[in-house]
Amino acid sequence: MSSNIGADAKVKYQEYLDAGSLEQKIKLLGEFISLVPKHKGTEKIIALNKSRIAKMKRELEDRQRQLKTTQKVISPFSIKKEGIQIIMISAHYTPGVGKTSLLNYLTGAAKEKIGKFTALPEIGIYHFNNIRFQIVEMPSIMKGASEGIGNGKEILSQLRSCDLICLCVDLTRPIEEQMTLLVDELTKAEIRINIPPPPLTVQKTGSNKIQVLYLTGEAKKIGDIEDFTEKVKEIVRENGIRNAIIKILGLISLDDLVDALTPSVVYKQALIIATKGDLPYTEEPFDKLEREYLKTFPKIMGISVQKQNFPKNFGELILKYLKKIRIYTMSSARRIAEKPLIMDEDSTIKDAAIKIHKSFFESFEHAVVIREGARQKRKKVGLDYILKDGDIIEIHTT
Ligand SMILES: Nc1nc2c(ncn2[C@@H]2O[C@H](COP(=O)(O)OP(=O)(O)O)[C@@H](O)[C@H]2O)c(=O)[nH]1
Ligand SMILES: [Mg+2]
Repeated sequence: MSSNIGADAKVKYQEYLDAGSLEQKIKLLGEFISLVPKHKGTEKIIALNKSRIAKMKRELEDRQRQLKTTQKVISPFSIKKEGIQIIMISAHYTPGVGKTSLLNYLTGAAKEKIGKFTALPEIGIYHFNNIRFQIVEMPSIMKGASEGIGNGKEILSQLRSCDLICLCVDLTRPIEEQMTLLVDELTKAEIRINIPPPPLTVQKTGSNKIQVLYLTGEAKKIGDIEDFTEKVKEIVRENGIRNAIIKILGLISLDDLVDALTPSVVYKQALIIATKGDLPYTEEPFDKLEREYLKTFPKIMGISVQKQNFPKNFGELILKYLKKIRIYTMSSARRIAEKPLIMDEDSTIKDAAIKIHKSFFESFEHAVVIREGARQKRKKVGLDYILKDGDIIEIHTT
């Protein structure tokens, strides 16, 4: 072990080596990493050991999964997704942050649960312009949730498939500890917030070597490419991969590589809802929240359910935030569907055709797009045409 990691870290590493159980090893190696000073010279040690932790976690989860399948339990926390799923979470320091109140305000659900302890998820449907949003309130997140405290695993695993996470914080209580706990547990559960997946791909190949390709101008800015390539190879090997092509498409760190090699890492969008803005002395905490978190959470909503101070166009805001557009289909009888298709920004006619039904794509002839305010309101287009929010489309097949 190199000499620039400090005495405390070395002791911790020895404890890790001596530990018996996998849980202990994961915990100690995590502590070791937090003791290692962070700079260029230790970057590789940190990345390598993060890979080791990820590997041990996978092993642990496999074991637990095996145990579960033999026990055949269905978790009361597992929620069937309907429409656009928004999950509200909060820190256990703040019981009564106002989640049930907001759920009830938006959906009418769970009125009798306001002011009571939430032990299991509560669900309601919020309708906006014929779009369904499923709003889920989760029991509050405890410290150690990512290790399973307070049903933490079940709660966090639901977040992995949702469309949006709302971190609810109470403006009448210390902001910092609420935010730190939530961000910490999300990070430990390998849920990355408001960042795109790193620009790299790992393809396993038949050839018996690891190849690292730098494919963009940005990627070539990484610096000492030769040295970086060696570190990349070492980390890839540490993950049990002997033959692969690593394509680097932008500026990445070794940490990004570890993430890309860890299948349990997911990338999610999240916003902050700051509650009880009607109460005195909540302005200053709200400003502080914006000052400190606007960089990582581009949307922070200050609200008051009590005063009904909440955006009337919440659904619209959410679609914009998630970069989704609404596309209305027109039937052959010239009827415009009431319910729009919800698609990603920059989707094409091809994407829409496939979403409606594969056959619309397979026998596609042409499409007509009706766009309000466009120079040409009705336009005949092909599969590559890029759609905009509010477009009405007519697909003609052969
Ligand atoms: N002053 C004020 N109180 C609120 C607001 N929203 C919720 N509360 C109160 O906070 C308490 C807990 O609310 P609840 O929705 O059950 O919180 P939860 O535990 O996060 O689900 C209740 O007494 C609510 O009336 C608000 O906007 N302003
Ligand atoms: Mg509640």
